[in-house]
Amino acid sequence: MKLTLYYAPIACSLVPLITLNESGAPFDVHTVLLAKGQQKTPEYLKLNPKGKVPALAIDGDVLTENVAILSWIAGQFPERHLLPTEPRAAAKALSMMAFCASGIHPHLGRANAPLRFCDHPGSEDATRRLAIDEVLKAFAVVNDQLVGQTWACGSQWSAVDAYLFWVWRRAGQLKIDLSAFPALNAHGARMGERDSVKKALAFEAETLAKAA
Ligand SMILES: N[C@@H](CCC(=O)N[C@@H](CS)C(=O)NCC(=O)O)C(=O)O
Repeated sequence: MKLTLYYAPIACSLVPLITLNESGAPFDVHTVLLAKGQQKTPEYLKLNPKGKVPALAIDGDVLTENVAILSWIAGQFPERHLLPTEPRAAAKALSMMAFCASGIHPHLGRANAPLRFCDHPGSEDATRRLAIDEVLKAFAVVNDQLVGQTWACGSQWSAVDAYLFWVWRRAGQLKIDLSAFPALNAHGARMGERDSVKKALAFEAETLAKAA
């Protein structure tokens, strides 16, 4: 089976990159430089009409959306236990991934580029502030869920942790004050110790250096 991850540095395609590293499966990475608009080229839009990363080509068949990609990776490599399979635990993992995708990530997008969401003159700061408020509310919920447990789903690492790591890291990059979330910050530090994460971040640094 041939796997190609369409990936952009800094972007949420870090989540499947970490998860693929955890899977142990061989895969290729095709870099899409968002700053250069490579996600909007006719070639890329043919592959993923949404014009977004990540996309995962599985023997040429393209899968998009982090939640779907992570679910597929976990299902394809069951021996790596990348997501819980017991029905209630699986649903809770899905719930947390969905929250990252729809309850946190869109607000990070607004905090990063407010004018893409509201171009009313003078609204930029207010749009960013409101987006950050939503991120902080969401992180308070996640932080409470993490208290007393090592990983998002309990004692076993899962792909949910890769997703949580990315939203946390992205918020930090956007200079959002995360000091009120010690459990989430500790989770981020634990993630930084994993080989899969170190490898993904080294790849990101290398990709950014090449693109400069
Ligand atoms: N719902 C999608 C979101 C994908 C997404 O928004 N990706 C961003 C990077 S974090 C992107 O490709 N942005 C490029 C653009 O909007 O032009 C998922 O979870 O995979």
